[in-house]
Amino acid sequence: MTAFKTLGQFIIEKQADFPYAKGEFSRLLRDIGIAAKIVNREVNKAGLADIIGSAGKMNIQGEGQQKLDVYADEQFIAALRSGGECCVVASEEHENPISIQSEVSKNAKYVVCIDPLDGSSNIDVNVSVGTVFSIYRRTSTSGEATSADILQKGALQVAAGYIVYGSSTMLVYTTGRGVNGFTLDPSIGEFCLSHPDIKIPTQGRIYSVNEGNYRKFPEGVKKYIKYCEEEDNETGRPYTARYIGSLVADIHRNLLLGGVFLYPNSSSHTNGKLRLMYEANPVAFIVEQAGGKASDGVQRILDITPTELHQRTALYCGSTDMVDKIEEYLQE
Ligand code: P6P
Repeated sequence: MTAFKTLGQFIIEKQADFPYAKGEFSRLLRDIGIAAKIVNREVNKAGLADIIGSAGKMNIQGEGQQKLDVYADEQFIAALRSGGECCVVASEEHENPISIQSEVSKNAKYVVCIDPLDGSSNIDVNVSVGTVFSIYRRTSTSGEATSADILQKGALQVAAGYIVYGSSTMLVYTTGRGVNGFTLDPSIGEFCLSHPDIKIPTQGRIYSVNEGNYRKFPEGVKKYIKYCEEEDNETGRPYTARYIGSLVADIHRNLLLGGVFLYPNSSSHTNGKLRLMYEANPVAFIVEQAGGKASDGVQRILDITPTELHQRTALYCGSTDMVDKIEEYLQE
């Protein structure tokens, strides 16, 4: 018996929380866990294999595709296809959704939105990268999945999670009943429950923002950054600036320690840079379930009605009191 509860054991145990569950959702989470272990193996040796360096192709975002981007995308899609519980995948790496209807999955209930390898520009310099995913229940009842099956509000996610490939590899996910973190034990090849029932402090002392864009930020964001930098013993300021430039790594640190992540809209990113469907929505669901807050500065991220698959949004996400303060400055 392992000292820890494995992801598989945990999923089965929690399946009982869903009285009508017949195991499809559990199998879907299992499929994602398997792909994460395969991707982890390659990420961990990226410095050795010839797999790093651009694959010479451009992705839908017009960004140079690193070979690991392509590899991770292929592994998650393959795992979801063979698992048979997902009918369509919307991936950051593809302009259009990928139908994975097959004999195995023709009645599949679930839709997956995924950023297979976020922060991939950090791979060559050995900085943590991550996978981010959202799971929705399809709304159509038969045939090929439609855009309406995919473009659902974040509040309708049935699950969301991320894998952070860092000093250790962790899978953190929620199904709307709290947030749990699993650390990969390479000696047994299993994700093991290491961070049960994660809660983010309502106030933290870390703020994460690319201050290189300071001049382009909205006035309210500039005021908030100045607020963070002021000396004030009562509120423990100045806060500490920590920015890795890899969404999953920044969110994960702030989730555990408390803090706020900011990616504002700006004169160069009028709608923000981060993608709503497979970056902001999943991290917003997780952070809210851990007791935090996620907003675009005006409204709750999870209440945004999506209109396009790759649409962007501003993102202010983390400790509730810190997001509140940012909104206060933005709405002045
Ligand atoms: P910037 C990585 O490219 C990413 O999509 C997120 O992981 C990260 O939070 C953000 O962009 C970093 O953007 O403009 O600060 O380099």
